[in-house]
Amino acid sequence: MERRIEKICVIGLGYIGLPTASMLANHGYRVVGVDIDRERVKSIEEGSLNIVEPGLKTLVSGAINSGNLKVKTTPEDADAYIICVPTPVKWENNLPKCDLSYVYNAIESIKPHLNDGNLIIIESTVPPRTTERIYQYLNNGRKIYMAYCPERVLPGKILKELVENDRIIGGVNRESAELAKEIYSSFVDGNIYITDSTTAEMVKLMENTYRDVNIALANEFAKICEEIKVNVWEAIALANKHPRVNILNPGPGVGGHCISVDPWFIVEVYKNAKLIRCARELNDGMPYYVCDLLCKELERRGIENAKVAIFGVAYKGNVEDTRESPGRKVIEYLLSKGISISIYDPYVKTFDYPLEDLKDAVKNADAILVITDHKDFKNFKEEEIREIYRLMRNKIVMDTRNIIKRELWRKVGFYVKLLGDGKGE
Ligand code: SAJ
Repeated sequence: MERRIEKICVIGLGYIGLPTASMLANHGYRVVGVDIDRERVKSIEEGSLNIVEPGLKTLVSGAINSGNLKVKTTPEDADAYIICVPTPVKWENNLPKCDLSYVYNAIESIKPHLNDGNLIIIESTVPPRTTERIYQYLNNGRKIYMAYCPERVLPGKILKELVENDRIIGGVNRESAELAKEIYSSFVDGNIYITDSTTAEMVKLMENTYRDVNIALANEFAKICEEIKVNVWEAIALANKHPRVNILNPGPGVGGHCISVDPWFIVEVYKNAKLIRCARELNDGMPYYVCDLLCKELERRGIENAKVAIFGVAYKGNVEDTRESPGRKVIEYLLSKGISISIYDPYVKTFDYPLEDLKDAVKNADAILVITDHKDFKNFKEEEIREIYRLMRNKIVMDTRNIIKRELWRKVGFYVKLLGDGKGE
């Protein structure tokens, strides 16, 4: 089939924009990747990415070497524009609101380049009706096409999921959706479903809200199990044996740039979304809850001037991403209580607090607080645990992820506390 679109401008070269731009370039499109951050553009050109994602480096260098991908700081004329900029949450009068300023700036930057027949796709997560409103604004006197196509990839598996996942395309009209489908069909192996733009916006928010509410339920179960002396992990595993039950895992809170943020965009358009708000607040409170559990243990033992070694500040296992990480709240809270901290995270390279290697982090520590489910924490060998034991002042480990080999740590001599295990085996 002859392509109606040949040249595409991708605005925003982050976790989604860069892989998407490279993928399109590797599938024969002429792609201009645009990012306002000059440093980022330079590092992409030089092949040194500041994003750690399996296979991405090869994909990007392939795209650049083929001549199909160029990166710069300003957009240029193209047949289609794909917007992949962040949409953080901001607070106004105690109410959450989607910060659309990056999206609006992106729209303004492409506006002078727009011609009749051009297609604009928004991939950033936005509150319902945003695409329609932008379309009304841009279509004034022009004939453009517009669609909302949410990304649904999982950090750590972005390249695989970009190709394999099903895709939802919401057009402001049928022609827009069909035109957007032409682009995604070039590299997506999954099914492509077409709908209207507002439904597509809601679908994206519902997917992530479903996970957030499910995790909140798991966290509430964990708190209850602490009280009634049940092991929540065992109880969830058994409940999930039911063919129609699938409870997620409790933990120290929900991080990342999606699940901890997107539910607020529903609350923004529907203030009465009580369940969604409550789940958000419950998950946001988890970092403090786990700290309080640990503090109780420190107090019980009369440990003063405590030092806690925090294991993991990435928002989840095996990634270097620290956006909205529960670890940050844990650090701030412990520091506010006069507890000194050290941080060990084998994945994270830069962070707002100093990172240390394993030995320095545990030296003279009273407790280890495991926040992230990195596989490295599961794989500690007995000799390594013995070395950690030797270096620490008091021998407490609190695991908020059910990730460490508790039996091995106990065998070495540690007191191990698992979040949600009221039985305290
Ligand atoms: N978490 C728990 N318990 C669980 C699962 C996760 O506490 O049982 C925590 C994680 O540790 C993390 C947070 O929740 O802090 C979110 O992690 P996640 O793996 O659920 O999701 P993300 O934010 O890495 O990526 C999600 C993905 N959505 C789903 O898995 C439904 C991805 O497909 C989306 O593309 C992405 O959000 C997004 O961009 O919206």
